[in-house]
Amino acid sequence: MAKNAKPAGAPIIGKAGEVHQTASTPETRLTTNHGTPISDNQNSLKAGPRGSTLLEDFILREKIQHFDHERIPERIVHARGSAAHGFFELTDSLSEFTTAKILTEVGKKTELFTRFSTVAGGAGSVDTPRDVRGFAVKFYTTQGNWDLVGNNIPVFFIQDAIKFPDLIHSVKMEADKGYPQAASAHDTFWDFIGLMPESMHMVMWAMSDRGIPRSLRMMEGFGVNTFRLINAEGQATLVKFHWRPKLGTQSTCWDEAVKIAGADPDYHRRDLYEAIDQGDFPEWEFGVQLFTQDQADALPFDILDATKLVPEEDYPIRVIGRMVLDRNPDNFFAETEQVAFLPTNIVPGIDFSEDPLLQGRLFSYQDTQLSRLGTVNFHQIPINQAKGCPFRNFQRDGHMQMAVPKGRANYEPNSLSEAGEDGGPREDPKGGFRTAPIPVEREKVRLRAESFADHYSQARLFFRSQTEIEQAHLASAIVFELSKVSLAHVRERVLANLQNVDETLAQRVADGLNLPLPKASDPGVAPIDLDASPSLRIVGKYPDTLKGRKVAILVADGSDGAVVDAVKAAVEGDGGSVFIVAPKIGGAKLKGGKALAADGQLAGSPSVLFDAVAIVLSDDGCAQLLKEGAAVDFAKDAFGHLKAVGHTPEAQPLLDKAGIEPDAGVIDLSKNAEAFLVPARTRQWDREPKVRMLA
Ligand code: HDD
Repeated sequence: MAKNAKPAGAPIIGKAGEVHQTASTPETRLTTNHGTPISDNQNSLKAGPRGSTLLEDFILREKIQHFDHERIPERIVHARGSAAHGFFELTDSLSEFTTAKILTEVGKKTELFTRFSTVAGGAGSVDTPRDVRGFAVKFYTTQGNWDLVGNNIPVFFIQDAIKFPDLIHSVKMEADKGYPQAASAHDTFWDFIGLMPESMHMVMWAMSDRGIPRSLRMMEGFGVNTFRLINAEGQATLVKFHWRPKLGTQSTCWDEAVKIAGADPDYHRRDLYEAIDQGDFPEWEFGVQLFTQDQADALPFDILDATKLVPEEDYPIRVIGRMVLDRNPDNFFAETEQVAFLPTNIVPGIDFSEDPLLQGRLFSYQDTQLSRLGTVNFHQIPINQAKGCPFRNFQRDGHMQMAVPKGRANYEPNSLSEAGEDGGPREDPKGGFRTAPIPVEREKVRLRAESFADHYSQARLFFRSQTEIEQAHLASAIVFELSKVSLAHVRERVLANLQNVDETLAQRVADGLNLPLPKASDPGVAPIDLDASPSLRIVGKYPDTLKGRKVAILVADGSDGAVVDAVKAAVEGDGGSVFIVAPKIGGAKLKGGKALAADGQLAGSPSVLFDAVAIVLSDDGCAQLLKEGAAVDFAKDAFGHLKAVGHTPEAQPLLDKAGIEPDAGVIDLSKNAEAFLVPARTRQWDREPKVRMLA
């Protein structure tokens, strides 16, 4: 027998690489894609133990070939995303306005699949760049799938879909260089922005703290475009859709977001997955703003212009239901990657508006799936199927046809049923989707409506509605981004446009860049001062609880277990979760000798990953950690990112080394662990001027 040859009855792999295998049964045995049982999944078929691999090895070829084709083109936008299954429950009927069952059957639960995403980065990019977040919901209704494909920002950069490829080309990595990845802070994006003043309102949102969310569970969602609801009498009501997170809208600090990108590139994905896995199901309220055509006509801007919002103060949001995400996908590729959202997926009782951005979207999404998923039959992929109702039509064949339609009825009309054959599905004039008979008028033109011409009033409204803290963040974000722009004329043009938004903002940005403020650009239509809209803020609206938030307790050998227990009990009692961080993953030996297991090692668990920190150290433990840069950074960053820092008195030298000064968010835990909860529930905004120079 040749050297290394496998004797009959021997393990399937030689001693050198023996593997641990459990025995297979007929149910669990490994097969090829065509069902042939496989006897050896460790070795390819060779001409002798050390010879060339044989072309005959169909098992090897099938496995490698399948692997070679595992990737599909990533989405051109929103490539990086995370998703979950859940349900929608209607709590208030809109039967007066629509025939859509999902909006009229109170108490009914409708299955759904929701995918959140960043826009600019590739599928393998990080979760926390400054960016808009996609918020796409596929409702599997009994009248077909309804996809509400929105964002976490209620307005858009451009007014007409014809500019979408230009916008996206400008924000993605630069064409010659292939960088920057997942970042708007570069020449081409700001060049486009400067030349497209209509983008200025959304720029305000993207540069605000909404562009760096704390969690996907803590973001608002918006349908952005205006739609119509159609009632039984065929009357139309204009509608805007809103999602409001039960956990409140919360954000990170910019420096924190940057550091999270290194510490945990999957920060948001992990957070969503773990919350659902632990039964802590994220929930959103679903609401609508409704307007008659006359009300819309009376607004100081055009309801068809996606760069504008309707302030909640003028038209309150009517909450009509809730969404709960309660199940993680079983397979990332099959579900999160292959899900195809289509604004054209609409149900009877809901209709489009003439918004020129939406109109372009009605073409783009269906089309992009053909290149991404490769076939007109992508609706047959399980995650895309209409699960709430049967689907039947005469569309046939095509790549990857999965269905086996019976009979010969593949055309309509037909009279095959008169001969006893199945004649196939028939149209439903009453219950089927009907387009609202909205009058269409005027000549064909390539024009932007005059009513779309005011580009600055709502940008100003947004900026002036923010708290001082948020205004400072927003100004600093623009300074950061423009500081990465290398073309002087691009910076100058943006500054000139910013003057039309708000002169103080423009001046702050110019000062932050240390550049002179240029003359204001011609705004076209002079901006007007609208009443401030406090609903556009997020600071001051953190829910008064730790629900959904994570507190790290840093321990080392000698830490006081009683303090750890007290903090844990207080945090968990307030709805938060606790994560034990120790210098070594094996945990620490507490005062008295008891062992405490660690959830994470210090170097891999920096404080940027948590909402508040408790530093529970003994004198000896603290002395050791003074020599550990990761421990000093842990404390310093928590303080710098405006988090509550609880500590034992023995940890004071570490706090001193980290430059932590006493304030309302720095709490001595030996006195009262409960006192830690109050600052832990929010950020210490008053501390910010002491730790950061803001514009
Ligand atoms: Fe879009 C994906 C949201 C304008 C063309 N878009 C996509 C996704 C979201 C949005 C959330 C990801 C869906 C998923 O998770 O798979 N897009 C928006 C919003 C817009 C918007 C809120 C403005 C109101 N989009 C827009 C325009 C066009 C597109 C004007 C083209 C004319 N969008 C696409 C696309 C994508 C897409 C290229 C890429 C992947 C996909 O569709 O399925 O068709």
